[in-house]
Amino acid sequence: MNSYRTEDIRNLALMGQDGAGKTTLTEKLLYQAGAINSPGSVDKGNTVSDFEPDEQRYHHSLHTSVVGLDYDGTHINLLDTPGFPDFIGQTLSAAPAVDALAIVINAQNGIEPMTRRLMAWAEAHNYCRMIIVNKIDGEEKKLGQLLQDIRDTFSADCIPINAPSEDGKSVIDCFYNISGDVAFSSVAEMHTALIDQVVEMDDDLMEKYLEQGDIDPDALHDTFEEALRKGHLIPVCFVSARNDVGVKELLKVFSKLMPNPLEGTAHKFSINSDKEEKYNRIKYSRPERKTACSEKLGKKLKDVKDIYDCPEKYPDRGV
Ligand SMILES: Nc1nc2c(ncn2[C@@H]2O[C@H](COP(=O)(O)OP(=O)(O)OP(=O)(O)O)[C@@H](O)[C@H]2O)c(=O)[nH]1
Ligand SMILES: [Mg+2]
Repeated sequence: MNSYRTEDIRNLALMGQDGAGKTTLTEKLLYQAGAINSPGSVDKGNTVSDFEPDEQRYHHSLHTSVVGLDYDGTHINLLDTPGFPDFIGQTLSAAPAVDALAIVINAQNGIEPMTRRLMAWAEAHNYCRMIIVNKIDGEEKKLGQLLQDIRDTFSADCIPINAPSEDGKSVIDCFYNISGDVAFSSVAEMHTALIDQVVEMDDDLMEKYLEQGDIDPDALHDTFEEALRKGHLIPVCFVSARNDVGVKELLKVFSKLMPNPLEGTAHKFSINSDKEEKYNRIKYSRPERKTACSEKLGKKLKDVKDIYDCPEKYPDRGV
């Protein structure tokens, strides 16, 4: 078994609306990294992460799966989470195990309810985030509009790190590259927007950048990570998992730019978490909606709180 330094590890979770393509993308990432010999498909029920009989029968992930792959000297632990809103508890409970969340958006459907919910949750909990726009093999013209929608809805800090080529058959990096054309802009324009955003974090770098006109992206690594941690930068990547477009480029982004466990936002774990925290966590796993279901859930939560507050009343509950 290989051994890795902490700096060489990436822990990431793929989250997003059901059908966005997280499981297909996981499969293609495993394939491109050489972890499997041939990619399975959700529709055939033979993917690595949807291995349970019900997942294969319904063609949807019902539980979070963990897969591991090696790429360019890094070991990437990837959590493929379910996108169905009914399983949001499963999805959110994966988050404390990772250093960054990758929210997958279906380019054919645009921003969906789970996209909004997960982006808001990740922001509220200070997670490093990136956005992956999948299914770019559809209507090419809409991608520029989708990017604008993402920036209008979430923040102008959502900045592409790569973009589809004009024919949509490849994806071109805009962080290390400085020239070329992409579907809805030019590489130079996107490169400048990205570098500007990163150097804004550091006055010295900004001064150097203004003097020189450009800056070596490799010299920006620490500042880039800081921008991710502070939510000042939410990189956007484009892929077509089905057609293997942008998948290798995404592996490179994970490996070179996503935070290692020492760089990501540290989240507090407490083994002996106090009663209130346990209660709050259970409460957070559901939306605040006034439906029959949430009323029932509210009662259940009250029962849970009672159990923690008055364990002597419930000797059989093992709290
Ligand atoms: N056209 C197109 N279809 C895709 C692409 N990626 C995935 N799909 C299809 O989209 C459907 C849903 O893909 P999944 O990978 O199961 O999506 P998911 O996000 O894991 O869905 P849940 O597990 O329900 O959250 C499947 O029929 C895939 O074949 C893509 O890049 N392009
Ligand atoms: Mg899935």
